[in-house]
Amino acid sequence: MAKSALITGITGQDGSYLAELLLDKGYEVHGMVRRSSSFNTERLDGVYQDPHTPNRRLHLHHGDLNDGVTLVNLLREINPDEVYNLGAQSHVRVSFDQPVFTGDVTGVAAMRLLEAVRVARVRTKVYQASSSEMFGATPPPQDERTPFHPRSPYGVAKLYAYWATRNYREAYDLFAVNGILFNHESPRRGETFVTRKVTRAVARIRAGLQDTLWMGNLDAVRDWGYAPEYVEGMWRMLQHPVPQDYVLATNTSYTVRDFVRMAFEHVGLDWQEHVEYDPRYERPSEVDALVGDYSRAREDLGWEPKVLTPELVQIMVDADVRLLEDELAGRLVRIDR
Ligand code: NDP
Ligand code: GDR
Repeated sequence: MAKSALITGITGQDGSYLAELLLDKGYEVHGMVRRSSSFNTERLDGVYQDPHTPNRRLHLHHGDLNDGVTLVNLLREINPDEVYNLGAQSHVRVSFDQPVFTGDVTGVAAMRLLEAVRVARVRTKVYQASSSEMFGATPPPQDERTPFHPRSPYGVAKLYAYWATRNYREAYDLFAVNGILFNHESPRRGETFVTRKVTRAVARIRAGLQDTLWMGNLDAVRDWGYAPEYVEGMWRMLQHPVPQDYVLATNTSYTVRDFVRMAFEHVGLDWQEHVEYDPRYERPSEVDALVGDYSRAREDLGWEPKVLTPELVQIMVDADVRLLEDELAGRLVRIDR
């Protein structure tokens, strides 16, 4: 029998890549989707199957992480082998504007899902999308034993979810693991995260549609990897015989300024002629440096990143240049075709 999985956050960057990976592996994939007044499944266009397609393996269900009854009902109905909890208010800057809401959906909702698994009495493995933001102020390199010191309501919420996952593993013998993932990006990255904001602006400046890019703190150091490789790591964590928490990262470091410079250089532009400072993009408390040591994932899961930040910059700039050219030509395209 084919394995089945339920993905929360399937419409997001990681959810869409994970859905593709699991479909490729022969899974029956179920995704929970929030009802929206406009279409929000664009990232799934490449794998979407009309409900009338015979033997289709991708099923979308309406639901919300803040609605525990629906979670129980979905789990009972699907009885999945694996659950991936990727749904979240995932923007760190926005979490300062909506701290309590972020606490609900990014933090408490993980407990709601774990409790739903328990009361629905389904035997499923659970993956929790934990984050390097939990390390916050603790200096790099960070690994699974590094003390946590979150610096945002988002980081605090993710820490609650992290401990909820560990607690359900210890208390109920549930196969529940935390993937502690460092920043990972792609052409499907949301447009307000720094990498995509930059690569999108580079495409527009190159095309003469925009002149200035307004940025916040350029000194922050991040460890940027490539999202399709990270979803493979999530899957491997659930195939390992022992439930354990793992860091996924590239163990390399670049500043936001480095990323900006590389992106402009890739299309022959000088970033200093276009980038201006706007304090609105600063955070009340910043995470200065994240660089992950992924040795445990390499040793236990055989997981290793291949695309490092300089290549990632090129992939993302090229994709945004193509996307803009297609938009200008009036062609209908997928965002990372
Ligand atoms: P995105 O922001 O791209 O996707 C978030 C997803 O969560 C979307 O599908 C969104 O739905 C969904 N969502 C938001 N609120 C709710 C809700 N109340 N109920 C159900 N679903 C909801 O995030 P990524 O794909 O980048 O990240 C996936 C997960 O991994 C997130 O939990 C994130 O915090 C975490 N993470 C991400 C890292 C990264 O670098 N990308 C690093 C470490 C952790 P909609 O489309 O309707 O908005
Ligand atoms: P981050 O990602 O906070 O690391 O969280 P983001 O891309 O938003 O910021 C990275 C760094 O860039 C600095 N920065 C700016 N950021 C944004 N968004 N916009 C700007 O204009 C700007 N200028 C400078 C930020 O201050 C920060 O230092 C991401 C999310 O995906 C989380 O969900 C995930 O958990 C972590 O990565 C790991």
